[in-house]
Amino acid sequence: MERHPDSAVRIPLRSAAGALTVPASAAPVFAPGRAAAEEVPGPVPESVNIPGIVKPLPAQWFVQRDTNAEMRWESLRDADGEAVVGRHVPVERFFVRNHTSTPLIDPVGWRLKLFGSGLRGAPSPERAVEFALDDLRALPATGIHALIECAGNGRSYFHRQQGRLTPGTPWTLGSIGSASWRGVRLAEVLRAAGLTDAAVDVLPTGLDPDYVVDGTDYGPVRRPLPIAKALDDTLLAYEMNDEPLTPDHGAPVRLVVPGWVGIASIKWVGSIEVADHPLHSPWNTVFYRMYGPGHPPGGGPALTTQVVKSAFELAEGARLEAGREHRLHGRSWSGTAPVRQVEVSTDGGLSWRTAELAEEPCAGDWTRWSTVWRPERPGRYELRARATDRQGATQPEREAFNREGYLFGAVVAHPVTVV
Ligand SMILES: Nc1nc2c(c(=O)[nH]1)N[C@H]1C(S)=C(S)[C@@H](COP(=O)(O)O)O[C@H]1N2
Ligand SMILES: [Mo]
Repeated sequence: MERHPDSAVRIPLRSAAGALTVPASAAPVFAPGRAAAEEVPGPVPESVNIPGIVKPLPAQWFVQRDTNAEMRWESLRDADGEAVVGRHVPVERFFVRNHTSTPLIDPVGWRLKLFGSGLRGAPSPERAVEFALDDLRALPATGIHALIECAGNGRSYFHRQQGRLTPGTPWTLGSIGSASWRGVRLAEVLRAAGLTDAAVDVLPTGLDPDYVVDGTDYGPVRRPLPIAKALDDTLLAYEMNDEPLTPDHGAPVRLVVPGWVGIASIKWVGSIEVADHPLHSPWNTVFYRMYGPGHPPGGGPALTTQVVKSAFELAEGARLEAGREHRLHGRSWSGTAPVRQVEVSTDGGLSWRTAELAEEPCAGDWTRWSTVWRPERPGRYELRARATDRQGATQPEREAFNREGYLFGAVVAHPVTVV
């Protein structure tokens, strides 16, 4: 695959977050604040330092996961339980998943290069059709609301709830965020570049550094996308929450592939190959497939849509006062349909009540909900939330195991202490 080193300045970046370095093992498990103060030994660090991420990473918003920053669900509410984040997660609080590090790209010199056997007259990278940022902005603009969610979101629960260790980033439920995106439909750009009926796959390639693991260089992050999804609702986004994209989230232009695993939404896109035959990269042949019992030896099909999940806007191990009413808040989502119903259990899954939805659910985005709970007696409790989408997909008690721990959709037990 052609690289375009002229269009990116590849400086290994140090976090701008400040002086404190927090080894992953020392990252606090509980949110700083009254409720968890006794559980955190020593002073609470102000920020996490993740080399390769540019934006500041306050420790009350993020947990370090290797090169990635996980959003703390409890940070969506303040110490009094008031919402501080609406439907969309502000850019500064949005989780970051980087295979390597955020490149700083000059938007003026940047060009999107399209080529391949699925285009008329642009057979090779040398004869690519090029679009500058202004060219994309001159095409009809489209705005969408969409989630970006890592395929491994919830992975750590394969271990915690099902006793199965998996390699990979041990996310809890915070490798997800919702934003409004503005850009040009990929369909529009493909047609402007001379798309033919023969096109089968497109392959967007990122301008971030090559992904190297244990001495193997997999090249730049890139993942084929079937032409049907590319032409359906895939966006080439240049704005996130009404601002130009920031470096960590793909500036100047990224893909947003609604409902699909986050890896489809390639950041810092520099080129797109359009082919009249199936395309391959390690991101659809090796990574992001299911392996293990019940899957073919070479792995199952390349992952596409996300499963149904739910999360509470509450710290793990939060302390709640006995004998008074608490409103429990959370969000649920599905990669394939709007949420239909959310049920909550406060007794470890014995009984369930229907939560009140805070908004009309729509496909591709999450739905906020809440329910009231009045715990009478002090003790330890497990909260559970279970969503069902309009196609009837729901969250099982256990998730079928896969070796890499992708798509954990089972109900998550959320421990709290009533005092
Ligand atoms: N070029 C490039 N694109 C990428 C990645 C990456 O490392 N490099 N990570 C992918 C993964 S695995 C996810 S989950 C999302 C995360 O998007 P975010 O960092 O804006 O939250 O970006 C995807 N796009
Ligand atoms: Mo991801």
